[in-house]
Amino acid sequence: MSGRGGAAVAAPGAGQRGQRPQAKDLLLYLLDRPAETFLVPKGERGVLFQPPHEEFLVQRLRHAAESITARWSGNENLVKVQLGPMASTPDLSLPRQLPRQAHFSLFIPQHRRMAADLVSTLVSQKTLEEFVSTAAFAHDRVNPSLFVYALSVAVLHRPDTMDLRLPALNEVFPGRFLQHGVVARARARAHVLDTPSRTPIEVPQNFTASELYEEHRVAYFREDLGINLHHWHWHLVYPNSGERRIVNKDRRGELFYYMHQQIQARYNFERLCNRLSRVTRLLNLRDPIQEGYFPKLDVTVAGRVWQPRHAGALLKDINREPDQMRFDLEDLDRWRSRILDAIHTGAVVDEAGKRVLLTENEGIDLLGNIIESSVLSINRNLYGDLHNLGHVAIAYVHDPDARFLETYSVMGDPATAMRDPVFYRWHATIDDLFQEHKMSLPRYTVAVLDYPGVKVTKAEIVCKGRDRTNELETFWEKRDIDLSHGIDFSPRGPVLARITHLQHEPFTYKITVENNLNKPVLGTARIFLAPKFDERGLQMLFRDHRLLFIEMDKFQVTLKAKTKDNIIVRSSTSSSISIPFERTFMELESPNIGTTDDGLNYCGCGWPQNMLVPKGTADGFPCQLFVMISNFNDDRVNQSSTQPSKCADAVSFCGLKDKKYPDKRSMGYPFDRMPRDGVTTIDDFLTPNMALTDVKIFFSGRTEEPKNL
Ligand code: CUO
Repeated sequence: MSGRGGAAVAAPGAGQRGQRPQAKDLLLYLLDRPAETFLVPKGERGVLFQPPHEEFLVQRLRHAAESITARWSGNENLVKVQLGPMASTPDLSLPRQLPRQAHFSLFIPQHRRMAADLVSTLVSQKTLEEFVSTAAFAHDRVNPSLFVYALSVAVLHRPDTMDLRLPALNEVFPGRFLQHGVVARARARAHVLDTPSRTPIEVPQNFTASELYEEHRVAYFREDLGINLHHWHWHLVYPNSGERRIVNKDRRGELFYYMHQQIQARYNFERLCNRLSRVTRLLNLRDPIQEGYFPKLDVTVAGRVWQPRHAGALLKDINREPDQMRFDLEDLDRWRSRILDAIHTGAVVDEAGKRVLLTENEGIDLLGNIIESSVLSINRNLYGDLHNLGHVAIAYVHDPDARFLETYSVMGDPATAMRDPVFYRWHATIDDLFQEHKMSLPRYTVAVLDYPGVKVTKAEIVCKGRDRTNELETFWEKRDIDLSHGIDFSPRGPVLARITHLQHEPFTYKITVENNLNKPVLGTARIFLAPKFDERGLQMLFRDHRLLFIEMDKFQVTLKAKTKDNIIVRSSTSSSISIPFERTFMELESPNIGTTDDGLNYCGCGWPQNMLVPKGTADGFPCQLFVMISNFNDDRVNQSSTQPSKCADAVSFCGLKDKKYPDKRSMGYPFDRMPRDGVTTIDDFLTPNMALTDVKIFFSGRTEEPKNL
């Protein structure tokens, strides 16, 4: 395997036990069992870090270091790695304020500052060797969750490590993803068995509620491992705090809006498949929250259980001394109202009091950074920290003033927030602000939407196993995942958990396009899917329907000149929003990870492929497939570099690493705005370069055994 620039690069698992890994791969070993000191061997290969001097060790380990290392000294199979000296001793005083046993939350302002500080320390190390040593130095000193987050962000943003593939978080912290008790059983099994067992621990699919709770019908979506990993990874790629050079990515505010809007659309789609109505906004913060949630996740590194929220919980003002955090619900109301004022007057006010227009194309990006909010917010004093502190208020509903010394619930962590029904109610409130802005924008005219000379004459779906076209099929699939990297203080060897998730049969789109022009032309194929009817079984108004269209794929096409039947065939596995399951869950030492031959690399951000198609129903859920070919000349983005992109798999949701977002149109085009006059339904909206096809999604009800045995 050769890396970019011709240097030989070994993937962490590619070598034999005892073979020395490359310098940057060592960083991955620091993510293995992060609560254990780095003085014990890391990874299956047994990498044993050796400190440059005694002061390098944290005080509590200095006396014990000799006896710890003596345990491994005779083991010839271990790979001993001598850590080099650091340029200077890093100042970890801020990140160390978070106790090692505490929970770390990206939504808590003080935690964000700590994380930003540690990321800066790691990113600013001049050489790779100094980076590795500084990371090891921080490893035993700072909170493990904070450490994993900061190291991951630093790895993704340093030029010398950005092609490293990070392990999926469920491998590092399985307790954030699995049912209570699984990790304990896995640990017990690892201790009892002499030889590693390949018999997985079965994780029941329905462990958080019973059929009595109607919201539980969509738990398979909310609690899907891949969906939660995607959300965690998205926030890792797009941190909202820290140095501007790390935060300030092309159209990040707009992508915050779009990626979360699509989550809402997908969740509402699933709800309609399950005879649930669309999510209502959490608008009045004094209303009881009717949706309870009992996560039953495994205990964390800190040994805490994740607190549940009873039905009817009431939000309170937050005043938590341990988190140095105080705000009132009224603050959230005030910020929301100021943001609405800005939207309705078409301009925001910056810190110097100057009006900055919310323009047709850039306004949404400004708003995204204000509403989230990120350090790019144009005026945090005025517009506050709405979305993040909304998460926090909900996450502390059980202990708003820390009197019970309790920590946050799942809404406080991007890795777990999507499990909770209230996540979607809060994000419906957030999305509503963006939609308010979108409603103020000029409508797309026929002239803008059309591609004269280009006509889509047919769009159909051909699905494996279905006799008829335009039918999709879903089913349950079991899958084994390895927990061994996240189970601290236990013997080595694989420990497997067997989970069940939604899956669909692979399918292809077949699109027929007529090009009446005398020259070959380029186009962008934009494919969306939406439920055909609303909760009552009636056709929807375009203004509401547009919010339910989920992006399925987007790609460039070439149309031959003067040709009636340009046939475009595209596989579902090539989707511009998704990454394959294997990549979401790839194991830390798999031979397939690390840098790759072709310069392409994968960052783990992307909707899980297994959740591309909503569940449907046994008798076929009626949907509409929408296909549009837009003029590529209006979509094209000139990139400053022609280097192939890393993480190019799920561009619609994750962008291109270190490049511009590769589609000039507003994200969500053409469904991001209200329709032109005269358009009532989707049928009225169509121009010749679009096609609409009725599709049904059949849920077969079968469960397939794991393929990865
Ligand atoms: Cu991704 Cu609220 O932003 O969670």
